[in-house]
Amino acid sequence: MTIDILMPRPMLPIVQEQLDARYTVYRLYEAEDPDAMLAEIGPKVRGIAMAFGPVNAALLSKLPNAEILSSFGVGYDHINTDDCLAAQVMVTHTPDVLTEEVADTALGLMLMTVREFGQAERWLRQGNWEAKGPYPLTQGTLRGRTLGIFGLGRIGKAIAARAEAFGMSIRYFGRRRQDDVTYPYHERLVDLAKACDTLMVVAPGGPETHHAVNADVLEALGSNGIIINVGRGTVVDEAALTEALKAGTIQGAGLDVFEAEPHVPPALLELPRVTVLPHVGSASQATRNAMGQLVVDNLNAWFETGKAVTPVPEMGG
Ligand code: NAP
Ligand code: 8YV
Repeated sequence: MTIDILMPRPMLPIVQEQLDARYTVYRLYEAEDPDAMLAEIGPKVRGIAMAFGPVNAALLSKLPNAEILSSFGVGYDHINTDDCLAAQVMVTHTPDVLTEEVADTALGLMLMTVREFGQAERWLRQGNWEAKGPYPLTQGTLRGRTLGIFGLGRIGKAIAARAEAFGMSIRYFGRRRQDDVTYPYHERLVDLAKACDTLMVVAPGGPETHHAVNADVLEALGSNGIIINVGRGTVVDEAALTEALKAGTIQGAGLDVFEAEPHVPPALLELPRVTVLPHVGSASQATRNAMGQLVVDNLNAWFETGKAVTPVPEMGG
C-alpha cells in the first residue's frame, strides 16, 4: 500500500530521490492550483516533508490523516506544536547534524564583525589599497573580550568551546542554570549584557524570545559591544538595533538571521560596522545533506516502526 507524502516546497535532491523511491510524493509547489490540489489529495496525506513556512491548525485541517511532519532544520518556530499535538501529528526536526557547522559560522561571523574583514576585503577589491593606502585600523579586537551566550544549547556550547580556544571568557543566559556547566550564569538577559561585551544570540525564535534583545539590552551591552545573531531574526528588535548602531550605543553587529527574511532593512545595510550573511549558518552541501537525510530517516522510521528518530522536545525529543 502506498503512503502519500506532501512536499509543500522543493527540497534537496537527496530528500526528493529517496522519498520518490518509497512513497507517493505530492509537490504542492508544482500545482497550478495548490488549494485545489490540497483539497483533492489532503485526506490521503500521511506524512509531510518541509523546510519552512507556517504550520498551524488551518493547514492541518486540510490534512486530517497526517501522522508526521518531518521538518528540515533544528529550529521549528514556524510550526505551531500545540496545533500539531491537538491534531496528533508528530513533529520531527534535524538537531546535532548541523551543530558544528553553525558554530563555525558563528565564529567566522564574530571575527568578521569585530575585525571588519568584509569591509577590508571590499576596500581591496575596490582598488582603495593601491589608491588610498591601508584599510583603517579596526576599533574592535577579539583580545580581552567576554562572550555572553544567549542560548547555551547544542550550538551555543559548540560556540563556547571554540571561543575558549580563542582566549575569550564565557558567560551565559537561558531559562535555567545548567548544573554541568561551569561558565557563570545570569538569570536575566540584561545582566548578561552588562557582564559581557560580545553577545552571541543562538536561542530559538517564537513568542517567548520575541524581541528579547531590545533597547535596554543593547544599552547594557555598551559602546564596546558587539552583537552576533545566528539564532533567529525575531529574537532581536531590528529597529532598536539599527538605532543603537546609529547612536554608537554599541559598536557593531554580525547577523546571519533577520526578522523578515529574505528582506534586510536598508537602514541596517547602510551602517558601517555591520556584517550580514544570508542565513548560511548550516549551508554547506555536506551539512545540508545530513539534515536532508534525517528528514528522510524520520519518515522511514515512523512508517516502519511508529517511532521517530528526532522528535521535537514537545513530542518527547
Ligand atoms: P538547543 O540545543 O535547543 O538550544 C537552545 C538554547 O536556547 C537552550 O540552551 C535553551 O536553554 C535556550 N532557550 C530556549 N528557549 C529559551 C527562552 N525562551 N529564553 C531563554 N533561553 C532559551 O538548540 P540548538 O540546536 O542549539 O539551536 C538553537 C537555535 O539556533 C535554533 O532554534 C535555531 O533557531 C538556530 N539555528 C540557526 C541556524 C542558522 O543557520 N543561522 C542553524 C541552526 C540553528 P534553556 O532550556 O536553559 O532555556
Ligand atoms: C536552516 C536553520 O537554514 O536549522 C535551522 O534552524 O535555521 C538552518 O539550518 C533552515 O532551517 C532551513 O530552512
